[in-house]
Amino acid sequence: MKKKIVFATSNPHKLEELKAICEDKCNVEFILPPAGFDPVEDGVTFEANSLKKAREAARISDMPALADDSGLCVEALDGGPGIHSARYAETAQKRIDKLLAEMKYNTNRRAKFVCVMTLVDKQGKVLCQARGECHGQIAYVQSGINGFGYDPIFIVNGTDKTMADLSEEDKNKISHRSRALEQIIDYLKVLYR
Ligand code: ITT
Repeated sequence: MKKKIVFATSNPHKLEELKAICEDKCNVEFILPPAGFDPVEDGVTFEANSLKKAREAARISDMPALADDSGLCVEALDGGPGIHSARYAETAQKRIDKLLAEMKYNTNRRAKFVCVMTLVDKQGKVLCQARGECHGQIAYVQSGINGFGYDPIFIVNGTDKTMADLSEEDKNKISHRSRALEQIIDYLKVLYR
């Protein structure tokens, strides 16, 4: 029987990607946290916020939990919006418009997506924490309809495509999320072998 782990998120895109990346690689079924899951993300690093989300989900569900804290870090914006990526503006499109406007006259387009995943047991003890990064450039105009968030303005290094131009399958081969998650999967394979 598959082990159940709570995936500490309220972002349905993250869950979709997680399920596609995990497939049958480990003997785990990910479920969403119970109603009332509302962690305070007041840490100053991806690591701290990821841990807070995982611990809160474990606390209210009394089950092991996995959390994903992620964001887009732009070199010319001193690493912003970074941990504030989800709150940078009201909607996904407004966040894209705001970032493109802030970057309008900037020729340094270097950026990276970061994802930190934290797995805790039901008491909140850290079992594994992993970081994945995906490096690229901020586009001048948005392109693509796949993915979510900042994907339409993030050109993946080594390609001329934005993350939103890639298929779900291709994004999941190179994304910050899959790079973090592959390390967690290796851990889960040993834990629940
Ligand atoms: P949870 O905290 O409930 O998991 P959230 O969306 O608020 O959901 P974060 O606090 O980790 O998650 O913020 C992540 C934000 O960074 C997300 O809302 C997007 O704007 C952006 N982001 C993260 N991963 C991304 C990806 O793969 N593609 C595009 N944007 C991404």
